[in-house]
Amino acid sequence: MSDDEIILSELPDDELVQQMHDDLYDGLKDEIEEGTHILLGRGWQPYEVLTDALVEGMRIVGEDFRDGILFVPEVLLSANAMKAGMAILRPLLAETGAPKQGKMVIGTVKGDIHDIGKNLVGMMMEGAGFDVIDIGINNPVENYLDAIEEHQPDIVGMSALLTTTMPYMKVVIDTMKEKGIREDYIVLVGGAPLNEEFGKAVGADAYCRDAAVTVETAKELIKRRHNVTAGA
Ligand code: B1M
Repeated sequence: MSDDEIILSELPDDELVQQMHDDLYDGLKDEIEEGTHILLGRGWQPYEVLTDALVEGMRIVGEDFRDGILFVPEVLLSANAMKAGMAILRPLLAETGAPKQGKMVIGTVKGDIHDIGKNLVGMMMEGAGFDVIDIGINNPVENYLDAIEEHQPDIVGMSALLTTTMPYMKVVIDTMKEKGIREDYIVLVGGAPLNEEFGKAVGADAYCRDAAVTVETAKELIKRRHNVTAGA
């Protein structure tokens, strides 16, 4: 071991989080796993580790990717490191014992392979008591329709991270309309390039800025739907 090697467990919390941002940037999966375990061991809530150490680290990666400082192979390593940290947090986030809320099918739309945000939304929804059926990435409309038919969810969730793929959400919603099933489901959309206006324009029930907002929106819309059914 060299003299200047950083011992993660010896760093105070703020420096450790900073170091995890650097390690995520450098795509160091083992270090991210270790840092995640250390923070949890120090009593951090899984959600705090997720947002402060991992999501914030990925935000920095995103900036340098945008500015041409990082390239796809490097960002892929960062994504893998992030996923390793998320894998540790997932069971902890799901362990809340929240009462069952409903079922959600979620997937990233056709042409788009970004899945970290979608996975995070799935984890948080599970933690809030939803059953989540994740149909993965690059989904044509048929995949959504098949999953809807098979699982009969309350909510259909779509993710898109590219300005070129987000219009595909309208294809899915329009096809649901053509088949006369649109109103049977709550449709939520999300992803970095979207906004509320876009959500309305494509005919979704709501645009969700992040995972926490998705949980709140899903609960609220399910409650409203139940009230309408009860009142009918
Ligand atoms: Co890509 N990529 N990428 N990328 N990538 C972006 C999206 C980009 C903004 C980077 C940039 O230039 N600044 C840019 C898009 C530009 C644009 O469209 N205007 C971009 C590009 C250009 C590309 C490629 C075209 C690059 C290339 O090949 N030249 C290529 C496209 C591949 C494809 O999909 N066909 C590509 C590839 C990749 C990697 C494979 C290297 C990797 C993905 C790995 C993976 O996901 N497994 C990658 C990554 C990691 C990113 C950035 C850096 C990070 C995305 C991420 O994971 N964020 C991203 C930069 C950025 O977004 N600022 C970028 C962390 C995550 C927690 O946040 O995904 O926003 P996010 O999810 C949030 C919310 O958006 C929301 O909640 C989540 C949690 O809070 N949300 C939902 C997301 N989905 C939801 C669904 C819901 C509700 C809420 O349903 C109800």
